[in-house]
Amino acid sequence: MNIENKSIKYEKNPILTKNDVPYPVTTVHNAGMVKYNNRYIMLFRSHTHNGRSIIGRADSSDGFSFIVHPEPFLMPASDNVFAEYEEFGIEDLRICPVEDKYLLTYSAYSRHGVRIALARTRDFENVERIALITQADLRNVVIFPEKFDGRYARLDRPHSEISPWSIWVSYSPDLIHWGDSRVIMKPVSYHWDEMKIGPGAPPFKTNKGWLHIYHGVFKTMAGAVYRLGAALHDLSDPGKIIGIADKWILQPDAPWEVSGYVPNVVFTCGAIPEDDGMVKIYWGGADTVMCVGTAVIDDLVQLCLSDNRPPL
Ligand code: M1P
Repeated sequence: MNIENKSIKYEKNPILTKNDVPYPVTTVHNAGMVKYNNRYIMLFRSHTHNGRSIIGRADSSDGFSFIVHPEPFLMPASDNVFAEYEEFGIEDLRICPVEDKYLLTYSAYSRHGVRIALARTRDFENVERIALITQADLRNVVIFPEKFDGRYARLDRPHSEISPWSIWVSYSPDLIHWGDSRVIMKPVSYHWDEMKIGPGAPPFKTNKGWLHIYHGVFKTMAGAVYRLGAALHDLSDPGKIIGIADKWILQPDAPWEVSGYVPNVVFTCGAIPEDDGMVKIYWGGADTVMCVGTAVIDDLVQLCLSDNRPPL
C-alpha cells in the first residue's frame, strides 16, 4: 500500500493487538516509540474494561515483531498530585529523547479535564513523574530533542471553542514552566486537515529541518477521518515552519484502520529515523491495533518543500 508513492505500509500489519497482551485489555494503540540499546521500545496505550487507559510496554529487535511485557509499564498514579489528575486514565504517551534521558509526555484524564503530565526515564525500568506541565484542555505534547538559545521547546495543542484546534510552540527553561506560546500551524479550510490538527511523533532532525509527522482530521457526514501529514521546522528556530506537505502521507484504508473502536483513524505518537535514511512510522489503527510503515526521509522532506500549503 503506497503512502503517496513514497513509502509502504508493512505487509504484516497489524503488528500488535490486544491478543498479544498477557493482561486484560480491549485495545492496543497510539504508542510512543524509541530505539534504545539497539532494541525498539513501544509504550502503547490500552483501554481496560472500564474504558480507562493504561500504558503497556513491548520490545523488538527489528521494529516489526514485538513481545509485550507481562505487566503494564505505567498505570494511573495512586498518590500525590498526579493521582487527582490521572483518575480517568493515561493516554497517548510520547517518548522524547532529550539530552541523556527520555522524557515521557502523556495525557492525564480526570474530572478536571485533560492535561499533560511529564515523566522521565533513563532505562525504561524506573520511571519518575516530574510535573503536570499544562492546564486543562491540552493534548498531544512533543518535546524537541535539543535546546534552542538555552530553552527547551515543545509543540502542543490547546483546545479552543472559537478556532479550529491548532499546533502551538511553547518554551521552557526547566521543562516544568512553559510559556512564550504562539500558534504556528492551523488547519486549512476544505482540506484533509480542516477540522483539527495535532502534534504526532516527536520531531527528528534531518539536514533540511526538524521533520514532524502530525495528524489532521476531516469531518464527513459519516464521522471524522484521521490522517497523517508531514511538516518541516527550521533547525535553529522550531517555531518557524519551512514547509508543510499539502497532501496527507498516510490515510486509513486497511480493514483494521477503517473499522474498530473508532473507525477511520490513523494516529501516530512515534517515528524512528534509521541510519539508512529510512524512517519507521508507527500508528494506531482505528484506536484498536498498532501498525508500522516505512518511508524515505528525504522523500518526506521533499514533499514539505516542493508541494506545500500555508502554515496559518
Ligand atoms: O479517536 C481518534 C483520536 O482522537 C483524539 O485525537 P485528538 O487529540 O486529535 O482529538 C485522541 O483521543 C486520540 O487518542 C484518538 O486516537
